[in-house]
Amino acid sequence: MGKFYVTTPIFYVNDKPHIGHAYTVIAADILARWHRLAGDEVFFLTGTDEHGEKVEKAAADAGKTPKAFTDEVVDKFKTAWKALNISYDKFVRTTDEDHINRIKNFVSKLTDNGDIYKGEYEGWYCVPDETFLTETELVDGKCRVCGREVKKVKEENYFFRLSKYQDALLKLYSDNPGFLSPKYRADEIINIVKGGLRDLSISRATVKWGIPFPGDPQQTIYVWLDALPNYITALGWPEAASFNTFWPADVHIMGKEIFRFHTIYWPAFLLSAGLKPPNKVFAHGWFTVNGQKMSKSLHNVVDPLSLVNKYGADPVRFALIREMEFGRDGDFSEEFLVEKLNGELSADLGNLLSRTLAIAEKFSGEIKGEPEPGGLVDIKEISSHIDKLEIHEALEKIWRYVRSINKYVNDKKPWSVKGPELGNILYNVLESIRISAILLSPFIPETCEKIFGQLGVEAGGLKDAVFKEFKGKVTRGPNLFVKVQ
Ligand code: ME8
Repeated sequence: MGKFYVTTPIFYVNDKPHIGHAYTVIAADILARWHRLAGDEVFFLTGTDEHGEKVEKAAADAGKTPKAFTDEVVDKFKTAWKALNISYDKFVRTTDEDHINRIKNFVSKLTDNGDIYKGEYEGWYCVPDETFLTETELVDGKCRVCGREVKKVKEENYFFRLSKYQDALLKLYSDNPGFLSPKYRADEIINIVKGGLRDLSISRATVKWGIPFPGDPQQTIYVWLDALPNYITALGWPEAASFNTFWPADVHIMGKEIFRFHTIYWPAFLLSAGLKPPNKVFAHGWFTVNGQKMSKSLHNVVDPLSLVNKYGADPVRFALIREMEFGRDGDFSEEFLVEKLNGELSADLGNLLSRTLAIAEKFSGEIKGEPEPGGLVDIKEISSHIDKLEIHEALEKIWRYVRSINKYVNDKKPWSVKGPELGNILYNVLESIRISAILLSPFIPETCEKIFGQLGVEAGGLKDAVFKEFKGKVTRGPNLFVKVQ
């Protein structure tokens, strides 16, 4: 038992959440829930990144003030996360008074440590990515990350001495091999840092929607320096007890396009402030929808809320995690979701419960017996996948277990057996279902609540995921899932 601090990126509120944002938040939720099951003290943070040019522009396009606009969009994020049963402990907004004050404090700290100076910035800026780019970083004159138009910027800015942290960063990576995760993403970062770092512009003279720069209110703090420290401001850095309990973060989770910000800028800022870097930064891949990149112009942006309204939260959570290896790119389609809903969820899990309970309800003998070794599940192996952030693999192993319970039922044919022999089979199946529901509860929490309810047992933690005496009182309820065409 220990502590576990997991974060998602804080999302830009230029638009409502889409399925990509939901993917990251669901993955983090699974980790948070798993660690709670294991008895760890967990802090799960998510939130919104509300300042900067991109959001300022979106508000202006909508004819609203940035504050009114962001309040509306934030509501949409919260509604979507609630519908998806996201169990965050805190939702941080960069427009929170508390965050603003702590950011000013953080920037003053970097200044006191001699890492900030004023200079002239001349170069390119990508508004959608809120990124400064040099001439050599452009591809065909466009942003090398998102491929969109960039604009020329020439202004007086404050700079952070990022160049000073080259060696410290390289040492951080080599001393902590798990810091850059997954491993296959490490080389790119190491090469960027080895190639030499330029000092980073950390203020904007022309952007009004932001936190005033301490000591120079004509400038606003660059949105990434406002955003990255959310991971400590939300804990109440520097004075709050939760900061001492939870920092350093166990893992920051995000999509691959912002890995650089989290593995170069963020630890450099922390080192400058005299704080520990996070233990791990993990970037997952990107998914396309029906093979295409999601974009407004293609009208293929998937709204997680409408999927939940149509299919329920658990099929959405399940399909997203089942669809792609956590870390790699993948593709999402509604057809895949329906296939998982009808196949694995409804046929493997839903039918297993309903056919078992139908027999158990009619059985008047004692439900007891000996655990049959074939039905045992390797919880250590599953936990180790979770520890390595192979959540898709953990789910695969749990699903193999669910299938093995079905196979046991098919082999033992409880419908043709009576008396103590049936009592033993039911014991084995009901306990296996109970154990699998504990293991599945981080992935499909609502469904597992229903399973515990129909079994008439307490939910329990990971330590309860072992064969015990069956103490439930079964009552068959509605099917867990309704198949769709
Ligand atoms: O970058 N596939 O916010 P953002 C998978 N505010 N994940 C996706 C995705 C896709 N197609 N599209 C988006 C920002 N994501 C900054 C972060 S953190 C201090 C500041 C997910 O709204 C993925 O997690 O652009 C990605 O990193 C994130 O949304 C980007 O969210």
